[in-house]
Amino acid sequence: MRKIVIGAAQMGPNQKADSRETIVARMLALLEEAARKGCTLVVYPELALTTFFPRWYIEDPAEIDRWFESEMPNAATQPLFDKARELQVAISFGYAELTADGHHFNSQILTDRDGNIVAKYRKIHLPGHSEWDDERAFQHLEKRYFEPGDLGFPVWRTQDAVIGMLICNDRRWPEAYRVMGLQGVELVILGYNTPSVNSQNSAEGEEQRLYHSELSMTAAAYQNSTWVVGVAKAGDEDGHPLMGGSIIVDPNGYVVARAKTDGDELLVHECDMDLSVFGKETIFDFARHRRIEHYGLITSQTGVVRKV
Ligand code: CDV
Repeated sequence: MRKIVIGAAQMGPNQKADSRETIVARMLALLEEAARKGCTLVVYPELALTTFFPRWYIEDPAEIDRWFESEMPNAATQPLFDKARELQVAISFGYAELTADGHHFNSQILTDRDGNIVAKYRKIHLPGHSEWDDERAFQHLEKRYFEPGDLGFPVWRTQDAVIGMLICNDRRWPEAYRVMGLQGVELVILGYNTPSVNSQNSAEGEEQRLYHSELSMTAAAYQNSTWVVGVAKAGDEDGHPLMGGSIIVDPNGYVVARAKTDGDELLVHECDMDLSVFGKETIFDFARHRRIEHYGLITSQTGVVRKV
């Protein structure tokens, strides 16, 4: 048995006025609870250090950049890395990354149990739009503030497991999991900020949003025989509700832990990485069963082209 005791550290809302230090203090409390409960890996949400600022239309570049981190760790997050090392718990969290040469990404890092960053992923599937949209009930300006990730979908061997990362909207795209599946991924960790209502369809409320989120992650877990951990930032953020629904999914697609609240809440599950072996050697033994000669359109064409 190769076990990782995983803490899915769902976070309640971060308000626009909250300082990074206040937010990190809440993350530290979750980390300490996780260590008390035996976790060796804690996963926090997308853009864990700030409010979900892409809901705001901002024009001033300096105002935009104040939501970004130009180094990691930095003064505000150093206590998190220090505590992770002290407690011997690996951590993973999302943040807005500003690179030294001026690029903006929606990123997530993973540390080892000594608090060293060993992996970084940059969100590839950016939802939303780049200019103000009158047709929407509220804005979702990720395409304005971020560039698509430029690191692909790598996996890393750490904690005696093959681990990959996704961020929020990525979790809805089977291609993303499959690229990691082809590298033998055993655990996919991801965070999300999902509005409780569809900004373009008020009839699509929280129940359907939760269903689609869970459907995407459970199907991908089963089809790639991998653990999937999806962690929300939830609750009322600056008057805008985000759904919860954080889950830990096993390689058979079963939800083994589920958040009950829309606040700071830790889910804990002892995940055996060896559980991913059976599916990978049988029904989803890719080497024996995939038929790549018929999959060309997936990489040669982006949108729908109707021929009939
Ligand atoms: N932060 C996100 O990527 N949110 C999207 C919403 C806009 C649909 C999501 O896929 O949850």
